[in-house]
Amino acid sequence: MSPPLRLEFVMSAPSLDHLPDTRAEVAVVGRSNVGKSSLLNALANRKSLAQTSKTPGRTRLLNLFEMADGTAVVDCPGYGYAQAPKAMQAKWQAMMERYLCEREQLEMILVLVDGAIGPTKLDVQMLDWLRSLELPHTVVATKADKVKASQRDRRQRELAEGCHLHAGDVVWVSASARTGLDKLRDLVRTWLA
Ligand SMILES: Nc1nc2c(ncn2[C@@H]2O[C@H](COP(=O)(O)OP(=O)(O)OP(=O)(O)O)[C@@H](O)[C@H]2O)c(=O)[nH]1
Ligand SMILES: [Mg+2]
Repeated sequence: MSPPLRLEFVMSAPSLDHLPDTRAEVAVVGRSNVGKSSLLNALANRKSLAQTSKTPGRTRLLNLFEMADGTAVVDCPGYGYAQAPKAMQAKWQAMMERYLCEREQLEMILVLVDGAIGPTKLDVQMLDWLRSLELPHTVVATKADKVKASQRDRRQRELAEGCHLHAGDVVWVSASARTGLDKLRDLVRTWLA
């Protein structure tokens, strides 16, 4: 068993320039509603450390959570929120590009993909973009509890293929069923060490 990550909320920043210095960071990105904030809460074993919501597009800032050793996890605003005005989408993109490209202590970008739905066009775009810039990233499939046991193998293969990865490269988690958390906690600790 891997103990919960002892994350504490530090701040919500409107851009890279507002973030405090940290020793090392892991970022959580993904489509709006994919389960980023829920996963953060599950990793920390806390109910409402990060704000979750049934309404997509609620997290609009870079939310920084720190551990006692000065390392941090950043809950990023989600993309693909259809109702968001164009101007806001452009602002989101500029803010995210700067954070992901220029944050020097960023050790790993977790790209969350809905395990029940599979990668959307925007997920694939995000992955292609990260690959083109050679930014370190790992795909995490969320909401594993929504996949029937009988479908699991096929779903895992299909999701990985959709992301141009091998099935073994994808980390499957469920924040509600609390599965896959130990493995991901260990990985996060390794990246931040
Ligand atoms: N079944 C199931 N539902 C989940 C899981 N994780 C999150 N959800 C649900 O998915 C919805 C969105 O979760 P959030 O964690 O707020 O998603 P988010 O990616 O932070 O969304 P934004 O902040 O809007 O970008 C909520 O209704 C959650 O309860 C999971 O593991 N299983
Ligand atoms: Mg969120």
